[in-house]
Amino acid sequence: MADLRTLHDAILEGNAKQAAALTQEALAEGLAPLDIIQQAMVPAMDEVGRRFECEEYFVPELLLSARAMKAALEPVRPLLVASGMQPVGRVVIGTVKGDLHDIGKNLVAALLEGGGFEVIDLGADVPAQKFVDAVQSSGAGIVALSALLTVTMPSMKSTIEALDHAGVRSRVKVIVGGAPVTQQFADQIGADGYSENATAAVALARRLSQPA
Ligand code: B1M
Repeated sequence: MADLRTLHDAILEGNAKQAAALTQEALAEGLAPLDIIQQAMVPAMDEVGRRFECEEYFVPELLLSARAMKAALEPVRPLLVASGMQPVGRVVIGTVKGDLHDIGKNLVAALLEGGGFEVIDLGADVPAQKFVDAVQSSGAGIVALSALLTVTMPSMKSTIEALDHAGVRSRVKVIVGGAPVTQQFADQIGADGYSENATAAVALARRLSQPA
């Protein structure tokens, strides 16, 4: 039987090969992709963060665990992404300038794709102008911003300001998320929505895509 505890520990220990193999095993046994993510992968990364905070882990361990998390997500990703559907909307997504954390953003992007959105993923450490350019060239209706550092949260505000200055703010709904981000912060910077996790981000994007 699939052992989610061992998968959790493989990510925690930064064992990418084992993490990918255990995920394959769990999928082959019929476990739901989202259950694997929520019951093993996300808690493992939370524990990595806790260990980093109390100086049991340092940046090299963070990197190894991040690599293992990405390897584990690899076989899950295609299953989250639906195929052959008419897109319900187009989303430009990225982690804001100064911030290299992309695991959560990748998860949000994969679930949005799975939810029928066409996703233009700009990656991590994305300057505000790149969001503006992508909105202008793609005609996307939603911009999704991710930030994991308190020091990069202001980049969300400057991205919204850049969209405003470029005259495209009224054409898009801006949604924000990431561990330090809150509804209150979203309101403060004039975002159109906030979601706590990837599944809530899909529901939010759907809601904001409905004609008013
Ligand atoms: Co860093 N890191 N990190 N890190 N890292 C955190 C975020 C931290 C909380 C760790 C800690 O101290 N406990 C801390 C931030 C403290 C703060 O600012 N409050 C921190 C720090 C300090 C740093 C460095 C400064 C460390 C250093 O160099 N001294 C440095 C900064 C580099 C930079 O970005 N400029 C750094 C570097 C790194 C690595 C590169 C080593 C690596 C990232 C690798 C990568 O992403 N490719 C890393 C990692 C792995 C983490 C932790 C351990 C895990 C993050 C993660 O992937 N979580 C993290 C601690 C933690 O979060 N517990 C930590 C799993 C992921 C699925 O969850 O990203 O939260 P998350 O995404 C969720 C939701 O937040 C939400 O949905 C996702 C899925 O449900 N969501 C959205 C995310 N984006 C959304 C967008 C939306 C909606 C929802 O749009 C609408």
